[in-house]
Amino acid sequence: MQPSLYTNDMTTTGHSFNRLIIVSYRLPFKIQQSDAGTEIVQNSGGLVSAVLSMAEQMGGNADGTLSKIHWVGHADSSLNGIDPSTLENDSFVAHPVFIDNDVHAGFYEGFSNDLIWPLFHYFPTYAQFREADFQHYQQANTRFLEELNKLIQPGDLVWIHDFQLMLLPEQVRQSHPNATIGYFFHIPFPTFEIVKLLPRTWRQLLLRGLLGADVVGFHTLDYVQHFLQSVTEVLNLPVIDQRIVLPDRSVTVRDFPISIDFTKFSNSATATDVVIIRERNADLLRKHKLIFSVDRLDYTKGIPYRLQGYERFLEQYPDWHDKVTFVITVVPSRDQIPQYQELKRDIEETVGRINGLYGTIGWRPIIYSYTSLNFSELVALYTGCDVALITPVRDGMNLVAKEFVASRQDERGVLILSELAGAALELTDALIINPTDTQEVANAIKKGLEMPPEQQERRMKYMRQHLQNYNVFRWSNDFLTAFSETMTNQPNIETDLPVPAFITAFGEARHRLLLFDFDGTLAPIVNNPADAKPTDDLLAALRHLAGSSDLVIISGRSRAFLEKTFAGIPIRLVAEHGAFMKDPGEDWERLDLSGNEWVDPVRAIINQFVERFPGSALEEKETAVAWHYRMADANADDIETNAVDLATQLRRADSAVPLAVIQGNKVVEVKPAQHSKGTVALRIYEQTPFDFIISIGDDTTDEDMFRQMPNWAYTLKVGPGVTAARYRVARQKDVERLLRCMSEALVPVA
Ligand code: GDG
Repeated sequence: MQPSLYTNDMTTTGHSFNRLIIVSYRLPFKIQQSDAGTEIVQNSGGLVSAVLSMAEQMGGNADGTLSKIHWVGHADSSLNGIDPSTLENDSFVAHPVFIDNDVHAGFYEGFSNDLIWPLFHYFPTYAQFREADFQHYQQANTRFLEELNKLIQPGDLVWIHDFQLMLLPEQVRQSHPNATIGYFFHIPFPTFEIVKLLPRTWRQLLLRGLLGADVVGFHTLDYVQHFLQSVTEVLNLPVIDQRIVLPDRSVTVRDFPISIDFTKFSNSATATDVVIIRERNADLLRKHKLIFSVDRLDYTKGIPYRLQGYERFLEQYPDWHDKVTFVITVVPSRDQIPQYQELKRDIEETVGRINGLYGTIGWRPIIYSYTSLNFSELVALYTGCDVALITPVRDGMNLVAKEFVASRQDERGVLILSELAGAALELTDALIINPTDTQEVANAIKKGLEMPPEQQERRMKYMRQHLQNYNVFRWSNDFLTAFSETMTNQPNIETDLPVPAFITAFGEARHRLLLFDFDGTLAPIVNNPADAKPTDDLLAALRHLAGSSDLVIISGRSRAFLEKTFAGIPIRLVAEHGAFMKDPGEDWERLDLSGNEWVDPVRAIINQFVERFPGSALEEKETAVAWHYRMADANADDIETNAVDLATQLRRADSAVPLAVIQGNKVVEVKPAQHSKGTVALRIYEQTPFDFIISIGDDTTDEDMFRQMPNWAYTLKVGPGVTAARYRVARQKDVERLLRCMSEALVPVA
């Protein structure tokens, strides 16, 4: 057994997976040649430690050993042809994915780094939309799939990482329908207005790609909400709590804030080599107060804003001259690209200008280096500085901020952190700033440098406690737990209605009113409306329910259709959106009393659209006229735009009779405004002192019904979309399950 990496007292998940397969763009290994031969050495990043701990949580083999973790990632061609047996060590097996150079360039430099990275960090003007890049992105994701196909066995857990592989979860799902797949997104997920900038087919494919997973994770709740909003807008899928419901399964979407190996950073503060470097730095800086920052060269990191803030501080507080030094380290990255070269030039010019303006023979206000630090140098600066100044203009999480806090075993030092980093939501005892507010940054620097030790201690203590709890092992364990919950708690009925309490209330009620829409509620939506019919099971449940409740089918359908569909069941029928009503055993009553002089002009307008869109049709009911376009032979978006146009024309048309124009599911319908599902539902509800009401519907016209119900009634919207209903059921088949459940809760009718 490996030593336990997991530092929290967490229960194990109780769900077992055979093997863990991690997929990320990069393999986290170095190939090392030694006398013993070639072997892989894993790097010491947080993800590697988290994954090792996760494998441990998953339990080992019968003989007490752990299954090796398989890691699939891109490798350059130097590894091509290497003996596969050398690509493993005691814990890991590496599976390199080789990608042709031109495909790799379009996939990685192009689509991933020149489009998704800037766009998702809210830099749309830097985004490059190139069709060839998207094709290469698709091809590269397929290369990863091919490697996985050689590997995946039943019972494996496949965990895919980050924005380079957004198509892969769905590709894996297609090849392995029963696989357990997770996905974690390491960068921000932006608001829909940004996602909307992607061409329609790209955004559809990318979102569908992610929905191949069982669990999709983001750093923060904001990103979760943005993702759900995009899925709703682009794919029009229902969301129940934080689950996206597909026809045959659902996807759990949750926030899992990534973290760091707290103990490792905390303990490193007192490691001998760290202490030596720290003391050497302090001597070199002549006991000046020290501000520190380290980031990769990237426009998202807000380095120029940070320098502006420091400059303003020096300008406004001359007392601090020659008492403070800003050590700013920029780690080389992508500096062959003009945009990055320009950023580097800008940073270096600004550093030069500030040093020129304020520096003296004995004092350099900024010590800038364009280099990477080794681990000890990094921790020596984390632990030797007085202020860590972290100012990204957008950052998924930002681990540097967490590492700084974890390193401060001495509970000293001040963190200044941008509100635009995911980490700001957790590290609330930092001095939170907006990097674009130069004055705020300058003030925070002064406040940080002058903060009394007790206050530093108090803030550090809280932040350290939080990180000790939410370390990287907690992160991976939470992810694993989410898998188990998803696997074991797949709800039978996808709804946010509290079903057990609802069934109890239903069972105990004395006067029950049940109002059900027909299409999309009691029967699935089908291409030919004449084919829509409830299942025999559902009809049996309705018959049973009708025995002890006032059951009303309230539909836009004609009288004849409803009578035929529900023949022999003693229920009340409401046809044509409330124009007609019929009690069991009685004749139809006409509730709509308007004349029909409005019909001719409306028919003429609709007929223009029927001619324009072959396959669409006009339906004339007794009190309504409708344009159906489900079967129309036209581009989906184009025809929706035309449906809006038609509705607008109809609303503007002169009419002696006040009309209601309803835009439903692939239908635009016109009827007298005097009656609606709402007016009839209200009339029925007012006739009897009901103590239980449920109304269910999927379409716009059902909203009238929901709005007329008292606020204690159970109103349920079927499917996606904005609604006035209190609850949602995801799919029509969930309505069937719910009604069966209600029927079973009743005492059998003799
Ligand atoms: C992505 C998201 C999210 C940096 N310089 C040196 C060095 N580092 C290490 C730090 C830290 C890591 O690199 C940087 O992590 P960040 O989180 O700041 O940023 P990204 O690499 O862009 O990561 C980000 C992260 O994914 C995790 O989900 O937080 O928002 O963009 O660990 O210590 N390490 C050493 N020398 C350096 O000079 N040794």
